Amino acid sequence: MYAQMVKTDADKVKALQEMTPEERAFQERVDRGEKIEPKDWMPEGYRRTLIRQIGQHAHSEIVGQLPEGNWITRAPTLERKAILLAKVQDEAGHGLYLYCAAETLGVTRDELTERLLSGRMKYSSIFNYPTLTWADIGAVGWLVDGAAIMNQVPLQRTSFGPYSRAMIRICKEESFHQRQGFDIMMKLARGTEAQKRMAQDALDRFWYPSLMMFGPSDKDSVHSAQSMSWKIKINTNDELRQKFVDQTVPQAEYLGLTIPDPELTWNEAKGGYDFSQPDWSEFFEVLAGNGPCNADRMEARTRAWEEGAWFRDGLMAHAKKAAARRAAARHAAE
Ligand code: BYC
Repeated sequence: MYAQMVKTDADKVKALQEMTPEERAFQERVDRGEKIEPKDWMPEGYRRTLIRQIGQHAHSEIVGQLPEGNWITRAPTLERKAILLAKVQDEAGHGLYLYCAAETLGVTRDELTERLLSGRMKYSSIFNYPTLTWADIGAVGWLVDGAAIMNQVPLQRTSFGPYSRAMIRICKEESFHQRQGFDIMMKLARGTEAQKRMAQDALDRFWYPSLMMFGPSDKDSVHSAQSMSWKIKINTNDELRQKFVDQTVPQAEYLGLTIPDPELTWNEAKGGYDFSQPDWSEFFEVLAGNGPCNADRMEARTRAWEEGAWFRDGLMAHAKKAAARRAAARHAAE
């Protein structure tokens, strides 16, 4: 299933002179910074790559509700509970914007869900880790949403119009998510010794999985070169990972917490931190379905899909009836 992770010659980006006239005109539009809209001509690979990336992103938003949903009933105060509920609802909304953007490329939401449930599509590796304590909800907001924003802010400039517009709306809400996570961490880090230990433990467990969210290192990234030439992606995985580390280390210092990386040092020459890479074999194991929560997440999504069938059928039946009534009314008025 993960054979596509092996780099091949097929990943080579075509030079302008190797392209058909249509491909070349398309590439020139992208290079000029024009947005590509759903009805415009596009190479099949561009369409496929967008469906894969947007679909994976949409699935991540939906699956990402599960580890946080786990704490709604156990949030420590009514206020924290209301905030967490709002955040989890936002994520459902993000999933919907993204499924809509993918649908403009000629794939239905149902097809995307079926591809996820049959293992042909992925969601972000991060959601295969459990949220064991309340501090994990802080770490998810601070680190996971922080990493998501780092990735998504440049995607506001992505070349595909509907994706770019979805990202603009999503980014506005993500920054609130990140701040609520940091706020939880701040309360714990300034709390009792036990609370501080809880915050440190959450950082210890979420640090490397958060670094993995940016994808494999550039040398192992299968899609980056082509996606960047199409401006589906704006930065490489390593560039964003570096920016994330540089942004997060001072925040950890402010909290009085320690990043669990003895190699972490400021590198004056590069103007950024040197840091240890995550254990990439763990990342590939998680992608292969062997992370701590893969089975639970897929089971929850499958159950939701099956148990929601009657509701989807009801909506379709209602839409058909309403359309028939509208058609009959139009007919009568003519
Ligand atoms: N998890 O060639 P590469 C959120 C796969 S946060 C799983 O570099 P690409 C949220 C990749 O799909 C997260 N799989 O790929 C936050 C490919 O496999 P396939 C959602 C990963 O696409 C809080 C293979 O590895 N954000 O939503 O150029 C609460 C080779 O990688 C991962 C997005 O999805 C991973 N971490 O770059 C709730 C952002 N990394 O498909 C929700 C949009 C890599 O060939 N996506 N793979 O089988 C992107 O920017 C890019 O897709 C990535 C990967 C940077 C993630």
